[in-house]
Amino acid sequence: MSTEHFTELGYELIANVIPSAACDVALENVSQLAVAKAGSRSLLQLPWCQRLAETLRSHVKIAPLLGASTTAVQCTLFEKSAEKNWGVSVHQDIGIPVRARVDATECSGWAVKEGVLHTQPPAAVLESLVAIRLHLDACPADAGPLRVIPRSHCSGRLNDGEIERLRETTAEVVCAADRGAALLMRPLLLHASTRIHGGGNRRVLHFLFGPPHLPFGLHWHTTV
Ligand SMILES: O=C(O)CCC(=O)C(=O)O
Repeated sequence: MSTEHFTELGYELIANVIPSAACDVALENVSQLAVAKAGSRSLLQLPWCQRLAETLRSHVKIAPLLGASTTAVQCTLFEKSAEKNWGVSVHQDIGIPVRARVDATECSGWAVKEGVLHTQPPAAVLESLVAIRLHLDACPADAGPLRVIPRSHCSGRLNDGEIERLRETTAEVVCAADRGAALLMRPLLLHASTRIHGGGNRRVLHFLFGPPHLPFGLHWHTTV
């Protein structure tokens, strides 16, 4: 496992982060949630989710890639199945969950999602974040995996023209994953998600880790 690979390409797939039995326990907890749409963003307040965040943070292969981003600040369930099928086009993740609005011209795009205030901070803040996508089901190529554009996290926030150019010039990588694997990615890495084509479920817990403190008087909405 090399830090260089993650730094250069913007993503890293790590197998066997949690055992199958731990996936079963997480799925049992997930099944108790009332998740109306594709995702539920507010799982980090639940003790079982906080324990998973700690497992990820202290994992021997993950800890070196987190750098100063040791604080879990959000966990979203992304669930796909034949009944709940969806895809998303290529994008960067540019919103972060915060406690209160601040009067800073550097921050834009204020919006409330599932009752939580989000803002779009400058690229320097987004570049420090790490997303960890924990796969609770096996996710082969036909089960709606993430597709990423390697190295696309290196140029800050991209406009539509820049995204189009990168799509034309750089081959996508399909991030198929085994059960219990974790896909680490920089939120600025261009990514898309395919609809599920086989049967079964594709449930992913998408954690966001950041530095404990934010600039501009911002505070994270939740920290674990
Ligand atoms: O889980 C997925 O397949 C898509 C997630 C996504 O698009 C995102 O995290 O922005």
